[in-house]
Amino acid sequence: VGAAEIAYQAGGSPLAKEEMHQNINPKAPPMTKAEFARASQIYFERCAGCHGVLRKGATGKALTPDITLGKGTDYLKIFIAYGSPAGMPNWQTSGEMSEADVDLMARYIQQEPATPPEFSLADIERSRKVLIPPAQRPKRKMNNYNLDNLFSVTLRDSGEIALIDGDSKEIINIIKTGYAVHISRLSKSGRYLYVIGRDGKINLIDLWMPKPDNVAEIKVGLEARSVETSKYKGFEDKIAVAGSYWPPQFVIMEGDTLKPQKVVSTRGMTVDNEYHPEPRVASIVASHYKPEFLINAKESGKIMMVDYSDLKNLKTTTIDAAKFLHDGGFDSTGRYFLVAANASDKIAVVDTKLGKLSALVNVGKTPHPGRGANFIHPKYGPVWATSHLGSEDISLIGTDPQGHKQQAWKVVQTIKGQGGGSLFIKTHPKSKNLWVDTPLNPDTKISQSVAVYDINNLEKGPQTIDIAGCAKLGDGAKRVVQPEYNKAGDEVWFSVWSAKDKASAIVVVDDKTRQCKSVIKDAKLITPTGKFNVYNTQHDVY
Ligand code: DHE
Repeated sequence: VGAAEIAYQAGGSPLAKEEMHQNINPKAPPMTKAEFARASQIYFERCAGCHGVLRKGATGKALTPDITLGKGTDYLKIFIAYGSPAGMPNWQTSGEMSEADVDLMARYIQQEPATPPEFSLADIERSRKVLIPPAQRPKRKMNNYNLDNLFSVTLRDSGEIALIDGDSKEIINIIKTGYAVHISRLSKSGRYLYVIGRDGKINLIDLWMPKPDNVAEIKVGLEARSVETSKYKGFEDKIAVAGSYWPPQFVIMEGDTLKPQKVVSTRGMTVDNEYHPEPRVASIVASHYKPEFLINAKESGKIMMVDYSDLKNLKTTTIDAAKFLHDGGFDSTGRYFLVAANASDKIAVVDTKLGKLSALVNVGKTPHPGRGANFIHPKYGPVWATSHLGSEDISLIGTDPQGHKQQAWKVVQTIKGQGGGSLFIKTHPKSKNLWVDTPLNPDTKISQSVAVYDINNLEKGPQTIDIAGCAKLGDGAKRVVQPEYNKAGDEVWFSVWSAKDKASAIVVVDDKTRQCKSVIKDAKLITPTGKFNVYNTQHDVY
């Protein structure tokens, strides 16, 4: 496990704010209530991302008392303080934990895992607010914005999103949301925008209002990352779904009121037929071929194709893929869904028409495609590409079993990027460029620039573009993250993501000339990360 992968996984969990139930293990070194509370907070801020809420292990090892008690406090202290070559960070020698905290954590992990509360349908319903009921909403679009080219931009640390007009580059509205919004998705018609915070809060934004704003909100769980809406004919704008990390479950809701209809747990067996108590819900996409959501359970390695046409008699096709499912997107036809199994260094391919696994494709170390990038390779035909957190490789996978049978679901070419620590890769059907970011690369020169390839001449290697340099922001670490195209496919937007108390920016690059075209700066643009163009998100164009 490399530095980039650890930096990525060890993000703070909103569960750190919850009061945990203390299960006392008489064999473990004793802890006071106050010590337990402090240790729980440190655990959820630093450790849970890799070791899991219930310490059953994910990227990191399992840390349940049956394992930790035998090791003893002194051994565990050394491990926490100095780390390990397998990827455990050196918490004490790096200065991030004091000696006292290391001792506290060594004792804490010998106790039974703290259990955060469950969150039932009734809890979810109690959190719901309909600010403007559907009957009082506009009957038609009441503004003059070119909604197709609107961008929903996450302002991570301020708990907001900015709606930015892609034509004028003006901020239309800044909307209060949950904390650290992870993604934005559009309803089938493009009218409703759904955003989900890391704290499980969904905001439903009506883009038809004179000034687009919140019309409903709900909290679906205590920690979450994904939301999606029904796309199939007859169900347009009707249904929404959200997955949570804790509790490990997903909830299906009414599209326009967010009224929860059904909660389904993901607890159960993994692809290795072992029980896992908390398979977190990672990415979710909506099928174009059937009234189904494809819901990816991280730790179980299973993809659930959930039929939303009859919630009382719920039909689910469960596909065994590989561990740990994370992020993914469709091929250019919208028939095949490709998702990273990041701990297996594989991409799982699902045929959404047949409801079957088409292939598990071996790629590089820790693939991280975002939604991936589709283009026509001059030699191999239609391909979908992923970059990697753990290596500089960019893997191109053939996606055309009809026209290019030999290449289908095989890595047809691997090209070299700037380095590991990549999160997102992007192109557009109208573009000849393939853009790859590297925000988690430890070399600031690399994390602040992006690589761009000519799709018709990949062998030539990339041109690197100093995106942070275009923003002219002064000092401080600036990670350049997530390329996103405008609707026309002639501009690419990048976030220049600085600390909360430092200036950030969005840099817009002319896709043809690869020159910086404009820089969006505003005191209100705090820590921009994900950007979602309405049309491209609505139609799965990437
Ligand atoms: Fe993400 C997508 C989970 C860290 C920015 N991220 C996703 C998805 C999941 C996920 C499951 C796919 C959602 C979907 O498509 O339905 N991300 C996680 C984590 O668990 C992780 C590792 C750690 C954490 O604690 O959150 C994590 N992610 C990050 C970041 O550090 C990023 C850069 C900034 C942030 O918000 O914390 C980040 N993730 C994003 C973005 C997307 C995303 C911008 C959507 C990209 C897209 O183009 O679709």
